[in-house]
Amino acid sequence: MEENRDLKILVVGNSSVGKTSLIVKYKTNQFSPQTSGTMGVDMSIDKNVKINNNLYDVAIWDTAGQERFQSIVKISSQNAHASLICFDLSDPLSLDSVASWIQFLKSEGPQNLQIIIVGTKKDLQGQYTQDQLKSISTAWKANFQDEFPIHLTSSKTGEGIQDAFRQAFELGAKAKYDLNAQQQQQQSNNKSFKISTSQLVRSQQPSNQKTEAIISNTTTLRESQMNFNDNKTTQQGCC
Ligand SMILES: Nc1nc2c(ncn2[C@@H]2O[C@H](COP(=O)(O)OP(=O)(O)O)[C@@H](O)[C@H]2O)c(=O)[nH]1
Ligand SMILES: [Mg+2]
Repeated sequence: MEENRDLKILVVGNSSVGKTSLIVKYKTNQFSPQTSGTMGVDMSIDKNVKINNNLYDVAIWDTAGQERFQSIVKISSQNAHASLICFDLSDPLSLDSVASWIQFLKSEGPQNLQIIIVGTKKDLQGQYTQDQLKSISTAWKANFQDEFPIHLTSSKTGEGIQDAFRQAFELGAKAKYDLNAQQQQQQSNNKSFKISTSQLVRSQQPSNQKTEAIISNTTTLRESQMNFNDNKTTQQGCC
């Protein structure tokens, strides 16, 4: 039986914006008005999540927003496939810091980390209209050359939470797939280059005719990949 694939989702944002509540609501459908602060990072696994007909074990990493835990968050961001950046819809300061969180993940996280912005506590008196958020998002787009989906959620009512995680899972799974394909391509390229000239037997044909390559392993090289045209390039290709 095929094993489930792994997916790593990171949840970041300032302290008290509602990261832990968001995860708890997603996993248990519970909400508590009193939560204890997260120290460093917490991780929980959501097993057997079906994404595009494949089963995943999704690790959701909850992080502490305080500066003093930044190095732990930095380490946690490694190998993540998607990250939810949370801000509190009722607290303008927390929105201001979203740009710093994007910057942080862009410099510390993996290259193709998928970012989803989550406005929390929608049940409280909101400070933002959709139009305002849209213009903020346009500014982010201009600054980071990237567009980020935004979800408005409430851990009290549950609004928007499934959609936010679902999109994070789907984008994360796609990022993982793209990365694997890229790595496989790179491996096959490296394999081609590793073949030394001692494994090549050039036929006694004029140099402008086809070179035949006899490769001891089963790799078949096309001439276009090899780019051997004359003796000069053969020496360069050596070892
Ligand atoms: N009304 C309301 N309160 C929330 C919501 N999400 C979180 N809270 C409250 O905000 C406080 C901080 O939440 P917490 O999840 O610990 O934030 P974290 O530090 O980002 O993990 C707690 O008192 C939560 O009950 C929400 O959607 N609505
Ligand atoms: Mg927390």
